[in-house]
Amino acid sequence: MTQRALPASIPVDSGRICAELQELAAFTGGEPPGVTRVVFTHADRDARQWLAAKCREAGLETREDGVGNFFARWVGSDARLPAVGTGSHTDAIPNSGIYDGTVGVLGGLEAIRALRESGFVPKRSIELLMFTSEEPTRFGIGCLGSRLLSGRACIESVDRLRDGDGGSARDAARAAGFDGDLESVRIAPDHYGHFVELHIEQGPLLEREGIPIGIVTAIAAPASLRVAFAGEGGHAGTVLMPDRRDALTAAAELALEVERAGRESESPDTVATTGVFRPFPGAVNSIPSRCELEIDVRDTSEGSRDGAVARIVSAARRIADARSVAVEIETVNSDPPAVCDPTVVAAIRGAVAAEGLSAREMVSRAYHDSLFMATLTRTAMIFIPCRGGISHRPEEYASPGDIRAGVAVLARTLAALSSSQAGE
Ligand code: HGY
Ligand code: MN
Ligand code: MN
Repeated sequence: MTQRALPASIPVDSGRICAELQELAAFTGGEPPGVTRVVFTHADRDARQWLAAKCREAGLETREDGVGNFFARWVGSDARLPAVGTGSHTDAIPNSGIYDGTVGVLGGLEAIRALRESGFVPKRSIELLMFTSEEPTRFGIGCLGSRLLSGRACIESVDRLRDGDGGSARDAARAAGFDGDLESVRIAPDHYGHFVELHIEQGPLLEREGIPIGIVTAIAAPASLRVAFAGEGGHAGTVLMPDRRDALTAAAELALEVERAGRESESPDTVATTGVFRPFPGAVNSIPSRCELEIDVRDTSEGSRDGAVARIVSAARRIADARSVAVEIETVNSDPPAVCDPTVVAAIRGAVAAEGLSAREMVSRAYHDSLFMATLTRTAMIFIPCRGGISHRPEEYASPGDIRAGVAVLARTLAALSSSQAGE
């Protein structure tokens, strides 16, 4: 479909979407200005109800699956064809920003409203998704909803996941009002023909180069480990140094090794982070008997990523031996990178040209639900700049102009893909 069938200017109402982003930010479990919206908490459930009402107001057919993935469908003139999907997440890690994920969900809704207001009629249905639990905060694994939807998650391993209170994902979904039937979440492989996600870059390149649109061609491969050291513990005043088996100092040594594994990798794209560090019992006059770490390792190359993981695992074992403490190592996830689809990339490029914008192709170092949608259907992403590349912090910011440009490019991309013939 050529872009000419659309109006010269897509009527994106940037005032409306920016106001909605602020409204959505008010659903938080923490202190403003940061946003905290952990999956299945009250803030998350209130946000979901608000979003569903917005989508119904826009004339979309809505539904939720057993784990809380949310769908809002604009039925096309030939609804038998595989649909075009768009969307992202609205859950937010503690004390984060208001744009991560939400720009893709509200941007998708605004793109659909703008197309409807411009009189466009899609051949293929266009379906907005809000994926449940993209962030790993509660259950330790990212993209839980899109893993299940795409069939990439093993149900048995999901049933072994536990939150900080020892609750399972299935029970938490049920407590939040979903049926918890994880087995029914997987969607038919031909349900979607294409998927496009709009997201802030969460990095500095677009702003630094003064380019309004990023066309994502690949998504880095994430892995995460859970490591627990167990020592002797004891009284901080009476156990002399040679007699100690301190779990925290063993964990501290490993955290520094994680950093070295990232810094000393041959690949400049390897990143390694100890994001969670939990000593027990956490009393100043008690030698820690246990210390848990959660470690995040990524690279655009799966081989480089796996090399860094292997170095960290062998270091954990070496440190445990040297300090006579026990160690448990669990791989929570180890996912391949995603290569974005050329058809969808070309549609985004055509939309950028129709909007008279500049763009650059780039890799996403953050993971997104698109990482798993790419295993299900033809997928690509659209990035917009965020100030200073800052994300996962209250200072996260995307300008109304950049949001508008991203939504207009998304709208044109959805129009092009939803007009394509079967098999195109
Ligand atoms: O961690 C990530 O890459 C994503 O923001 N959840
Ligand atoms: Mn995030
Ligand atoms: Mn995100």
